[in-house]
Amino acid sequence: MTDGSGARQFHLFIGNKNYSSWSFRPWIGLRHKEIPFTEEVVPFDFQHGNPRFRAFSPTMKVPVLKDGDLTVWDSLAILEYAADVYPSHGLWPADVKARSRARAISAEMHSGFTALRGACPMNMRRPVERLVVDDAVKADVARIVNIWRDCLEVSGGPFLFGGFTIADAMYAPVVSRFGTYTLTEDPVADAYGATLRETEAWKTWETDALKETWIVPEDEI
Ligand SMILES: N[C@@H](CCC(=O)N[C@@H](CS)C(=O)NCC(=O)O)C(=O)O
Repeated sequence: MTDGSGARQFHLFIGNKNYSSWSFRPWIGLRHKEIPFTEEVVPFDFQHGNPRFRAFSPTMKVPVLKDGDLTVWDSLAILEYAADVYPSHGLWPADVKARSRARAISAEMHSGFTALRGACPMNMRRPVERLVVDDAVKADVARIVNIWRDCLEVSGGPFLFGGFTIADAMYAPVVSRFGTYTLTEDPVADAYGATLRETEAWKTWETDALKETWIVPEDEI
């Protein structure tokens, strides 16, 4: 797809900004890196399934990126594709070892932390209130805080690998969850969370999320 000037433009289908943690990842990555894209919010309907998803998503899930005749239907795959198409935007760290670690922690986020994800859905509208969580969730939180501490110690921050990369995009929904449910008071985690929250991209997404009126009962714990 191109904009009026003929320049290339991605089109990103996303779910409810209040709840869709998977959608938030590519959105904040593309936005923060100033990669041109148009967006389309298609809200969930968990009871019946939203039939509109059928028109653009082979998995009936979001996010989905369209680039001309190409469809990319997974949050990490979308960010990888953007990194390939826009190699000068620094979506991955330039250093090969840092890049390898950024990929490892992004993959760990993508395939893990199921206890945390299940017990603490992203819900930006929810008033901040401490949630009592089980040991599995506490272990997920401790592991994430350790990852952040290690990365920030090596890079010097303010983002995990110095400048913003895909790894920060992948962990953005966790920053939201940590805040909403007061899951950690670790000062390094708090400072890293504040760094992400202060970005224009975060603020724009959150402003839109807070305006939404759809309620997804499964995510209102
Ligand atoms: N692995 C996929 C997961 C996508 C996913 O689970 N998306 C959720 C929204 S956060 C969804 O579309 N759920 C709608 C449904 O299951 O009906 C990705 O990374 O994009």
